[in-house]
Order: sequence, then structure tokens, then C-alpha cells
Amino acid sequence: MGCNCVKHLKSERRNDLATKTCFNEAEIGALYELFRKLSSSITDDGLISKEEFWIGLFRINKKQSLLADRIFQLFDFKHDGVIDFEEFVLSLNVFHPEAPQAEKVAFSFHLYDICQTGYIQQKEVKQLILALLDESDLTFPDDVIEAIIRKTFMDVDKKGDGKIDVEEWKEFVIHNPLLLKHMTVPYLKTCKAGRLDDNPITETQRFTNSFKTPFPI
Ligand SMILES: [Ca+2]
Ligand SMILES: [Ca+2]
Repeated sequence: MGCNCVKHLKSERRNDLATKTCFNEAEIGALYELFRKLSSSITDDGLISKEEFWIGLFRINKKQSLLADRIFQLFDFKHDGVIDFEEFVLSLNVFHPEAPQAEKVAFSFHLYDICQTGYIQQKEVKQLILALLDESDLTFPDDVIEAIIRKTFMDVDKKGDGKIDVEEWKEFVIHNPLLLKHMTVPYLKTCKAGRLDDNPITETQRFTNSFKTPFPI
């Protein structure tokens, strides 16, 4: 019936994903349980739709979230509008404590490069700050926001051309280890089926909350 939901993960698939990631086979199994829960919350079709992603990870069901939207786009790296299990595992792998730092830096760069131009521009930073404030039901005067952006670019845009490239971002992240800490979810190192079953939403929400402080707001 067009449903590719499988109740149990085949062992060769589990093995394949374990070799590609920092997760062992048991952990891949635990992530599969979590994936099953998220992907069946609205339509049990073995795929996580944007709505299932938003509600499951961000508990958003009314207003749009710019960050949630960007994270969804990055998870959906095959660009077909839904997240399959492979996309889910490979994307979560970036947040594993043992994942290479370069992958974390790249993920965070792409996250804030909203227009996908290869640079983080001032207007994107402004868009992000406005979105983050709005999601927190806060408003800042425009001159305060402009000051935050100026400060951010003074810190990051070392070449002074008004946009942040991936090298500048890397440099910035190295000197601000807190940013990478946000890109690491210690819990992923010890995911056990039982614990995921207990409360998958809280655990996954922990990592989504970590995106909220990239800039000195
Ligand atoms: Ca679904
Ligand atoms: Ca996809």
C-alpha cells in the first residue's frame, strides 16, 4: 500500500549504518525505535514528514520556526521532502560526541546559511535573531539588533567583506568551544532502547534546544 514501514530493522542494514556512523548496532536499533515513533505520529508510513518532525522534536504545531525548518532541510539531505531512516541516523550522527569536529562545524554553518549561498550574510543573521526572539516572545529595538549583528560580524568576519565564509566560521567556532558543545549531545553516546522508550521526546528535544544560542543575544 505504498508504505515502506518495517517493524524490524534488517541486520545487514543495521550493520551498514553502524559502519558509517559512531553508533554501534544496538544503538542503531534504539534509534530505529525512536524513528518508528516519530514517523508514525501522524501518518505511519515509515517516513518523518515535516509536520511529524516539528511536532516530535520541537512541539510546534501552530507557527513556523525558521530553525526547525532549516534543521529539517539539513536532515532531508536527499531533498525529497521527508526524512527516511538513513537520513535520520546520518544526520543525528553529526551530534554524536565522537563525530568529527569538521562535520559539526559544517552542519552549523549550513544551518545558518539560510539562503544557501555559501556565506552567512548579515540579513541571514538578522532573520535568525528575529526568529529566535519571536519564538521566545521577545522583542528588541531595531538598533539593539543591529548592534548584535555588528558585534557578531566584528568577531567573525575577519576578512571584513560583510559575509561569513566557512573558514571564518571554523575559526570562530574554534575560539568559541561552547558552539561545538551545542553541536554535541552526550546522550547519543549511551542511547539505549529502554531509555529512548521512556521518553524519546524529551531526549531529542534536548538537542534541538541547543540551537537556540548561536549569537550573543
Ligand atoms: Ca510519517
Ligand atoms: Ca529525504
